[in-house]
Amino acid sequence: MSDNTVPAALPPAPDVIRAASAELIVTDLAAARSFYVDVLRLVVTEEDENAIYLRAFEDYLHHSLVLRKGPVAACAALSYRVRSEAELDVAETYYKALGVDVRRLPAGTKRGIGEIVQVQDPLGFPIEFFYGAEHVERFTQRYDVHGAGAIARLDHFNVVTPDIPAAQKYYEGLGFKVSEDIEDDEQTVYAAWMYRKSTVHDVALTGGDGPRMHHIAFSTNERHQILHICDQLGALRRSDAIERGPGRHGVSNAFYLYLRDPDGHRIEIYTQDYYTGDPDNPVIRWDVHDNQRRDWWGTPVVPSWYSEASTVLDLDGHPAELVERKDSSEAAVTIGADGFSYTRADETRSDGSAGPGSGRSGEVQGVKLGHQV
Ligand code: 4SX
Ligand code: CA
Ligand code: FE2
Repeated sequence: MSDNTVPAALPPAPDVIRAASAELIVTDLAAARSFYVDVLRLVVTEEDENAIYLRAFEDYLHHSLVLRKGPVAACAALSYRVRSEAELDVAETYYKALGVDVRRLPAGTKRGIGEIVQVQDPLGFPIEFFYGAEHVERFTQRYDVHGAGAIARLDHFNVVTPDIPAAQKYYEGLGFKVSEDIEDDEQTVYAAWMYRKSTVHDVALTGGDGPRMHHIAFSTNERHQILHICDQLGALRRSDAIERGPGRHGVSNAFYLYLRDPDGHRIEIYTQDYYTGDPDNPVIRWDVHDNQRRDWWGTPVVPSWYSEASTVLDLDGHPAELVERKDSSEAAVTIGADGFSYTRADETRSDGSAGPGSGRSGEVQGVKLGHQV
């Protein structure tokens, strides 16, 4: 965070419902259209020569993704829906108290969307809050147009930020709760998953130089739809769009696939995480050295997934200033020169030295690690 501390006494935070839409700047609108519409079959609500407004089959608000033509690939907005129009005033007062750039955009500034409160949040991201939105046809039962890889709705954002505990504290102030995280036994936190809706996350925080946008995730209802997207990309000789997966996440338990769009923006297709809506939903803490944390089958994470992410814009449309991560990086401690990881915590490592699980109880900061054997 640029100003590192959240003031002690803040006005009430806006009531966020969920991650609702994103805006990506793309350099070649036709190439982006081919990827998102012809391949992924997102539905075009509206388009012109500068922008395409897209939604998934279960979305009934005007759009969940905007592709806008621009000179440099970037993320221009991550949008959260708030519970009512009145929450926009709450958001304005809250972010003014946080001392960040806040703007109000009149209804219709963004097609199909009512009034927007736009902020550059304390982490440096361009965030929008809205309630009003035009309703459009919900294609839930239009199986005749779904195809075999039907994408149901937008699920979450994943953002890269240098200081995970500080970012977590900021999002807790906004009413988000942690479902899972990745840490080590030296109090370094590498990533955290946080939610408002009753799933594993609306936003995930990934440790690294930031602000950068790591990915936007859409969900399907079933795993086979993800497999079909892979088969289709192969058939189209576009398998180079597949960056990581398909696989089963450790964190979240969801089935996953990561794609890179023609501008390099990372899109995840994700399905079947679990319910988190009770107030005492247990937090799962993963050891960074657990080889199953990010892929339940132990499939290695490709280096690009850790290192590459999209530029984000400030509210004037300029690339946001990057802040370097000071803590160790997850890639360095797991796949770098000194990295190690284990499948069974209590066995010795392949080089014969004591495994990370030996001599300790599988506890991190007094909390039982998730899924340790
Ligand atoms: O790679 S992880 O298994 O940690 C993971 C990454 C879990 C859930 C996600 O949505 C994600 O992007
Ligand atoms: Ca460490
Ligand atoms: Fe994700």
